[in-house]
Amino acid sequence: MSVTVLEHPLSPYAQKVKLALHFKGVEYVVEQPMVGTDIEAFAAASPRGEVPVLRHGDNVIYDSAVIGAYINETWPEPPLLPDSPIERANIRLIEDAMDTHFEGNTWGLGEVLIFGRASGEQAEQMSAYAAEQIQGWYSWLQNRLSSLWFNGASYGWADMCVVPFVNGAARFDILPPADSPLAAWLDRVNAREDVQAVTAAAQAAELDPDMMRAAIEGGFKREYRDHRLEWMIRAGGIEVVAAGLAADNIRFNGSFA
Ligand SMILES: N[C@@H](CCC(=O)N[C@@H](CS)C(=O)NCC(=O)O)C(=O)O
Repeated sequence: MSVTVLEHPLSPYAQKVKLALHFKGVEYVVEQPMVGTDIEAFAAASPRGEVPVLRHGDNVIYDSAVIGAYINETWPEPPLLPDSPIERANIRLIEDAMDTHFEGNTWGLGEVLIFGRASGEQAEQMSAYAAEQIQGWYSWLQNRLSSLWFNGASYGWADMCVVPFVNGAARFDILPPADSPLAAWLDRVNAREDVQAVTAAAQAAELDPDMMRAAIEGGFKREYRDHRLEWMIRAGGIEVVAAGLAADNIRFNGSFA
């Protein structure tokens, strides 16, 4: 059965899924749906209009956490997670923190610096807020790095859940403190060939701010869901949300019907 990842290479969630497939030695192809512009068609595969989506034969599922579990159960070797329930629980907490807290900051930097949702002093303040928050999350992560890998004795799902997001912050020059254990882990994980392949695809897909600003002016809608909406408000961008609603270039989700 063929395996396809519907993705955007810059999506950290899609990167998690691709890293898991590499780790399992599963061959896959990628497709890039036009997220945000053709919600109706894409909703058939992903009711929130989000990437990633995994197609495995006739099985179609979305959400990186759900897909990660599906991959681990479909191709059990090598395992993504250690055996111990408490280690697994702690890894799921790291995944949740990256997916629903850390990411608000990198997403917000993209909205401000690439999609141009704020300018001047407001943009500077919002960017500084993101940088400060990310450093806080780096401290949090460092406290969870008790061995060479977030997954425990060897590289695994926890590392796959962290590296795309930290590399995303590094693209905005927000790096873990020099000479810290977290910086050493980042070097270690980025030395892996599979991580390099997934990161190279992201670098090749870097967004052009002029094109992205033109796209949202032309009605391309970005999803303001959950932690992202909250980040925008916490970072001082409540009027960004109001302006986006007025211009109809931000979107929420309705029912999955
Ligand atoms: N919880 C989802 C989050 C996926 C997600 O938010 N993907 C973003 C790309 S990084 C997306 O598709 N956003 C759609 C949009 O902005 O319109 C997962 O883990 O897969």
